[in-house]
Amino acid sequence: MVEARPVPTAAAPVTRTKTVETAPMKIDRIYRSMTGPYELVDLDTSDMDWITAIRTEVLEVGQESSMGGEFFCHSQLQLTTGMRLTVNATGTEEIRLPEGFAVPVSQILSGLPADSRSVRFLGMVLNNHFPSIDRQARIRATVEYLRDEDLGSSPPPKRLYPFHVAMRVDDLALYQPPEDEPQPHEDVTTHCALVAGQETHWYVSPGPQLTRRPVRGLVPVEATIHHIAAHVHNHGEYIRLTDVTEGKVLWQADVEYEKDRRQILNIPVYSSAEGFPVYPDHEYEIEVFYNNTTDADVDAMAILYLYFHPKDDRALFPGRGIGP
Ligand SMILES: [Cu+2]
Repeated sequence: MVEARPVPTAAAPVTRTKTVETAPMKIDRIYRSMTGPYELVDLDTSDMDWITAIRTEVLEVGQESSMGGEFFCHSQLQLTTGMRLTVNATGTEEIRLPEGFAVPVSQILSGLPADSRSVRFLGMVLNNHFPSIDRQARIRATVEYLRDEDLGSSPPPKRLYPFHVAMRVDDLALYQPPEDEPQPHEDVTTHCALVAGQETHWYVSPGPQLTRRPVRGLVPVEATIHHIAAHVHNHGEYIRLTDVTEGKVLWQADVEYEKDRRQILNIPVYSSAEGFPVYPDHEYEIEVFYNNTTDADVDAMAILYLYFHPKDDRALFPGRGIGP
């Protein structure tokens, strides 16, 4: 009798984990998105070559229990250049890159001057629902990563580089309606009241609002996209990326809400080892639909955080192909 033996396969290397936590942040009133307290803390990346995942949670100070995603504005791993390696936000508390792919953190840092090769973790809280509150929160991130020496006989991960596409609107206060031309009938808004003068942060009046913007020069080289996480504020219904050149919707995230409350529960992520191709010379479009079900203005943002893999697996560096 011949005993069947499993054929040895190259197992995926076992990742290491490291946690980093912000100092306590006091939540004692309503903080809309991007207006809450935030803290920055250094992340020791001296033993990190590849980041494969990051998970974030908002913790009550003195307890290990999660306060829930509703107090989470966003958190990010950022370089001294301002480039962000990862961004998590309400509804996308975890980024897990597809198996066999990773962010080449040591390679990216090697493109910076030696005294600038640091990574900081920023965490910001918010509070949309409770005017009377007195709580203290920390944001904790758990980073999963590999060292080159952990790879053994496995091939190195395929390089994934982060970039983002933000919806930008035009300032309504500066808008001059043309006098002689009839107004085209449009359901798409291009002029919005800005929050603090930022064209990536605007107000949505009660009711529906559709915004759309062309995007050129999406990627610096021919590439495939393998992970996308979307950021919208409460009342955002969907966000969509379209390849206009090919007339094809590439991805759409439909935001899931709590059953009894207008609070984002989850925003689906795109994650695929196969991915989809993107081209430097194609025209793309970002579109977001808000439906403000309240009777007052709400504020809005819409950002896609994407990871691309250069078709030829070439190494890119901050300021030279990726990031500022
Ligand atoms: Cu925001």
